[in-house]
Amino acid sequence: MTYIAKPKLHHPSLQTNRIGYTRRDYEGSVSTLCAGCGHDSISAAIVQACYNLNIEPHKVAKLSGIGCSSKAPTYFLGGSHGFNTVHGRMPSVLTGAALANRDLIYLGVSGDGDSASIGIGQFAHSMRRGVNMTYIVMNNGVYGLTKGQFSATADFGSKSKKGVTNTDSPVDLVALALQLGATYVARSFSGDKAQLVPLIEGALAHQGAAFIDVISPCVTFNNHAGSTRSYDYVREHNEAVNRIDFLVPGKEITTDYAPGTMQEVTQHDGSVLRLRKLHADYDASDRVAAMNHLQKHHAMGEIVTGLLFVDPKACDLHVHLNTVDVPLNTLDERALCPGSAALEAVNASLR
Ligand SMILES: Cc1ncc(C[n+]2csc(CCOP(=O)(O)OP(=O)(O)O)c2C)c(N)n1
Ligand code: SF4
Ligand SMILES: [Mg+2]
Repeated sequence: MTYIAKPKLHHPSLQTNRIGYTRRDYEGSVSTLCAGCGHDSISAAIVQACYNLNIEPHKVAKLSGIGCSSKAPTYFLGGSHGFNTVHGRMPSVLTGAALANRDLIYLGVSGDGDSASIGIGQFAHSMRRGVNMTYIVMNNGVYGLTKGQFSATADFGSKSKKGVTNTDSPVDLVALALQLGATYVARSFSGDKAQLVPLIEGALAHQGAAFIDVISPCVTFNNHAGSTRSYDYVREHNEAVNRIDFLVPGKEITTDYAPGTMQEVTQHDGSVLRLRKLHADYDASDRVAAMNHLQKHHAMGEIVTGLLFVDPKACDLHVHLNTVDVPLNTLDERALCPGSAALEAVNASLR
């Protein structure tokens, strides 16, 4: 048995959301990850975000690759569609599913090994194509599942548990996503639920490729002195550019901030991202400035978190390809086979 189902019974007075689900309804099986693993905190944040957004669990498709991080979807959204792909191949399977059925909400979950090594090509193309999805990397700087080898995101000069120094330059998936045209790019920390939950909510509401890199310490293989992915290191070097509040359409805006410290971004579906600026001069709508900011602060040893870039007018792969408005399996014979006159017209246009 590879997983333990949670008992379905729960206290009758548990709070429900607008569509009548409790938070428990968004959970999955009992986690078998190591106690204290950052990935479990990210799963909890995904549960909270879907509960807050009143999402029907069966409207979500969660896809992952291979790794402890890619096992995590077993531990949330037990009532959703799920597909555990081959190592590094989640993005292409997700792209195919999204093209076939545009009515689902796509959530890709991956690891730094899964996305920055074997799957880096797949990662890159899903970003540049603008696949309508939320892509979360649970980034611990190691291959946790295969016992702690450095991954491609491990910082130059950081030390492994055995004391070996990493001499390779790191791949920064956030910098890559920005360069490749992703239209919602954020970084967060598994230990900062208050920052992470609204970032996930904003990503789920975003139309286009939304990427969130979440630093997620591996307590078993990468939580020691000399690591730049340990709980202590990330807490000490976390440099948040903003804090976001996510407001669903129609929700009354009651919070109030001092002038000059707040930026409001209305997304395609009417949802509003309220960015409380911690760096007064940080502009999350400027892609080039975001890339410069990242590089500058990385050189200073800081981990920049927050919503780094958003294009509220983004469009997705369906718009680029001018696909039909409905899932492909709802097309009837007439739509799929428009007849000899239509075929003749196509042939004539090619002569
Ligand atoms: C094709 C293939 N190559 C190698 C492996 C071995 N393997 C399993 S998980 C993994 C790395 C996982 O690292 P990451 O994505 O960072 O996940 P984590 O366990 O750290 O969450 C590797 C190399 C595999 N399963 N399949
Ligand atoms: S080995 Fe590391 S990444 Fe895997 S479950 Fe344990 S703490 Fe998490
Ligand atoms: Mg990893």
